[in-house]
Amino acid sequence: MWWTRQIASNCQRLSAQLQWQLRCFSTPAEQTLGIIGVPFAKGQSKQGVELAPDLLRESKLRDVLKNSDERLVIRDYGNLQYAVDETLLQQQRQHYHHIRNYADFMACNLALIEQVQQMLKQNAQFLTIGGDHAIGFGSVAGHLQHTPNLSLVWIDAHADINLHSTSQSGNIHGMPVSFLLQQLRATWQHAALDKIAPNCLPKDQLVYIGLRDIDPYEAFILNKFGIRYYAMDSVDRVGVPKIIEMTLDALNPLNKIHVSFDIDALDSHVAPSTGTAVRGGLTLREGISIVEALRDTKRVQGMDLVEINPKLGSEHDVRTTVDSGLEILKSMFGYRRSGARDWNNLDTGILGREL
Ligand SMILES: [Mn+2]
Repeated sequence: MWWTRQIASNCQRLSAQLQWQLRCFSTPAEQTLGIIGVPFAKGQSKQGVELAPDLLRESKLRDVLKNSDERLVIRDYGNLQYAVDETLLQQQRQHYHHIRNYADFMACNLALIEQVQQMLKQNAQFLTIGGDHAIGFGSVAGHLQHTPNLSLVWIDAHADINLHSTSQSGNIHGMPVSFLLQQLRATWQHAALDKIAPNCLPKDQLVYIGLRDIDPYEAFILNKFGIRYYAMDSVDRVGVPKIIEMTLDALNPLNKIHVSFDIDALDSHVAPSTGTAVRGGLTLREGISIVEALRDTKRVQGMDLVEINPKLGSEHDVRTTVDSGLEILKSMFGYRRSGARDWNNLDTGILGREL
């Protein structure tokens, strides 16, 4: 019959197409990682955090990532540049003069929004290295413009969800999340957010882990909007495995994931060199567990590592903090504590005939 032939030929064509697509997805080129350094320190008042991207590079970031997964192809885009224009200075003077460095914050994040989209066109994943956490806005907003169906896991001692009206310090590194949520955008009505970053993060696709220093208005906002946050008391009560389970349950399984990791989420014993250290944080092992679980979803498409400040603490403190940061990145980009799972590149000939 003519129609059975037709169906058979359609099936053949579809199966050829599928095989071609599968080949494309399994090529090593898919494991590309774009890295951008953002030496931005104006979201808070301590100098030094701008030195972190280059210090991580000097601390063999590339080798550490390569050793965690040799198939990884790394493209380093250097450090982000930006220029402040008159429009932003005017916005600052007229509406946001009580926030320190608003114009610089916005100029840097505008550049980052573009940079992240560019990196995602050329790579499967990206890593943004801060800088202070003010750059979390541009990194996630850029990610959202490229991939609207996105979930965000914000691992931090702080909620970073202050508004300009609620901030005690005027430090904008405590506000980036408020720029990302639809419900809070109205409070930034003079920032033209709908023009520069129209895609918002749905509030049910945000999960915080590690909080232990939440400002009163932040607690009010988190509860008013029913945002999921697993503060350290939750971690103590139910343990990290349960926190991971609840986090993954909350995120839409069809979404890509952005992980924004503030080094101060880790306890100050393992991450002392950071601007707003708070004791009683995640152990390095807990941090690694969380990152491993997220990585194993195979949905993480972007990550930030922020707030490492090499000018704070002793030389030993700085070393400890950088090493902890590298351990977190290593686990995110492929390293398995239980040993590698891919034996294709091993020369099993040296094992002898017995194996
Ligand atoms: Mn933070």
